[in-house]
Amino acid sequence: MLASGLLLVALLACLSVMVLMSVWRQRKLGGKLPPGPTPLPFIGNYLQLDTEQMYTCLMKLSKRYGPVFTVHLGTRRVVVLCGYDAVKEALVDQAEEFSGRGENATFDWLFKGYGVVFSNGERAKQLRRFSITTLRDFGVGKRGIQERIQEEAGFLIQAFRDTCGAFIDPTFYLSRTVSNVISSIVFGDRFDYEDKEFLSLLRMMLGSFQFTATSTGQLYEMFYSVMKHLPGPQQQAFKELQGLEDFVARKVEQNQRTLDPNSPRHFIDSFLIRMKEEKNNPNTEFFMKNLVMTTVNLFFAGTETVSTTLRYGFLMLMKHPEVEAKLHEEIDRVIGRNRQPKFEDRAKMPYTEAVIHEIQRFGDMIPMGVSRRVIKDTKFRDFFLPKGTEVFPMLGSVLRDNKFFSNPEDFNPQRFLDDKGQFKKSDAFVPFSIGKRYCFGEGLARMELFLFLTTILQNFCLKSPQAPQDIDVSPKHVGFATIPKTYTMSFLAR
Ligand code: D3G
Repeated sequence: MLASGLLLVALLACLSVMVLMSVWRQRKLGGKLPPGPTPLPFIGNYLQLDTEQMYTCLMKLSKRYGPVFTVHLGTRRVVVLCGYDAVKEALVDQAEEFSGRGENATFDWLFKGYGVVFSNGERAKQLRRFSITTLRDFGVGKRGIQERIQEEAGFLIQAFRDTCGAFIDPTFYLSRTVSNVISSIVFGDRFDYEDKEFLSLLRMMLGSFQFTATSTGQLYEMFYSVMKHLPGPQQQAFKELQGLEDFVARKVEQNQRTLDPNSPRHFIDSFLIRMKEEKNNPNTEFFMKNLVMTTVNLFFAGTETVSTTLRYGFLMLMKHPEVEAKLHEEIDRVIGRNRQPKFEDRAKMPYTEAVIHEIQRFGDMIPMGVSRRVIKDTKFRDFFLPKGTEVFPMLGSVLRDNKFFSNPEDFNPQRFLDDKGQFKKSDAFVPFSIGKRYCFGEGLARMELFLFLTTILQNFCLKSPQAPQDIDVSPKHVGFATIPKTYTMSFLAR
């Protein structure tokens, strides 16, 4: 009895000391967590949020609590950064502190901290470095990949010709084309457009990407520990993600049998070679799990973001036919009809460059960013963020920051042009994020967007079954991703 009493006192004393120490440590670093609505146990701020429109809800909270505030998604404590200043001060001025990766409950179900995108620490560093170098080795940023993109654009033009101007849903036309560029790099070859397995992989990526944008997908972000065991749309998303892993794992296995250590054919080969080189290093990050997961990362991110941007872009262009007309004019004047567009043409095509920027700004592909985490106790402005705190850099709020973009809700390429019609950069153009973990596919994505868009418009006029004023460019879903409404269109040969 006495012993257990003493134990209790000792425990309480320990607890008090720990609480006092953490308060003291916070004081020493100055300040406290950013303000925010009071959370309830387990559900956090669920009652203040609408999972159908998380982005909008968080922006409303920032009106009340300021550009830096704290919210609880279930038991996840997240610091939300709104507007250019807050995002830039954190991700660039304090780049090291904010370089950790936060959670994405849906994707984490598959990745579990492996692979380049959703990992942390030394693993993330090693895999990122290796991925960037290897993409470059396979032509990214050089003539090699430009030629691959041009060739693929040719196949797309033929596929559109074959539709003979019929109204079609462009989704899988665009995703097959875009995916074949990254597929050539990671698997060493493109897929045939008729390949059934390819189409099923594209459905898996589209399906799981869309899921993260839905209300259930956002609810899952809060209550994944329970929801992962329950039936619902999340189970379908898991199946799709698992399908991607299974496919890549099979590909890797096939490649292992034919690997020539002296001549890597693609990203997977290069990784396998690195695995061999490091097989005696007990701390290596180059092992099978990271190979498979990093390959899924590149395949997925390299497919879904660019193809969704193009799909959304065409809808915007049909809504604004005067913009399409000016693109046609610039393409005809600078490139003409008799040769394929090349990336160097971009320098002479400020209008096209402005339109692509405006499509990406308006499209707002990843509105809340890919979540980050502070990797150490961090003083930020007057606040204290304990090591491990998750951070949402609200990229959409930067892309619509009215200190940089007037009437940000309007689609207006003119905002990226000066009065002489020259292209005008904006620091608040951050669709690829900024700081240590910005998207390293940025260069590839930009080259694809330019070459695909110009090649398509060089050859076709876009036609909607609806009048421009009836086209709805508001998104179908906004969650982790922004997803445009489903639509049909026709490609009329010029
Ligand atoms: C999704 C699933 C696996 N790996 C990457 C992604 C993804 C979607 C959008 C982005 O990453 C941002 N680059």
